[in-house]
Amino acid sequence: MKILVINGPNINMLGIREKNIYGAGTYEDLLDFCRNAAEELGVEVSFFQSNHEGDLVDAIQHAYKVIDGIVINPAAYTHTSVAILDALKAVSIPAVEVHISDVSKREDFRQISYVRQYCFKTITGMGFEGYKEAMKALLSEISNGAEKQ
Ligand code: CA2
Repeated sequence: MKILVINGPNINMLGIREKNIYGAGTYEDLLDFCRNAAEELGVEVSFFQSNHEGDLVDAIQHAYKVIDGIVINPAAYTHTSVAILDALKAVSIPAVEVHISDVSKREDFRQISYVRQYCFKTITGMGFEGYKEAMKALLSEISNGAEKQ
């Protein structure tokens, strides 16, 4: 099973500031964490991070017929991007939304999520662990789907 982990703007700056909100781990630490989780779960993982909305849309489109499941933290684009929502709908790949922080306890403008309308699960406030939970959710969602066919 092939999982693509997509991260949006400023996730590459993790660990530099706002450690009280996002923790002390860097983006490289996040990748290492996900690689270890993927090995433990027996899935293949690849990564994409961009600060540009269109590049995130392109990455989702390139996943079409190549990737089985998507873990996505659209970062600030969570709260603004219909384009990312539409891209997920277009490729129709099972997806889980992840946020490192507990967005429900933050500013009003972080309360809206466009991708949530498509993703079958949302995980917030679990730090890096949320990415592993998302991979587990994809594994069970996809294997349940396969049983049904
Ligand atoms: O909690 C999350 O994972 C977020 O998706 C992170 C985004 C934020 O805009 C979302 O509302 C919630 C921010 C990404 C990282 O931003 C940084 C800010 C300061 C220092 C380093 C990273």
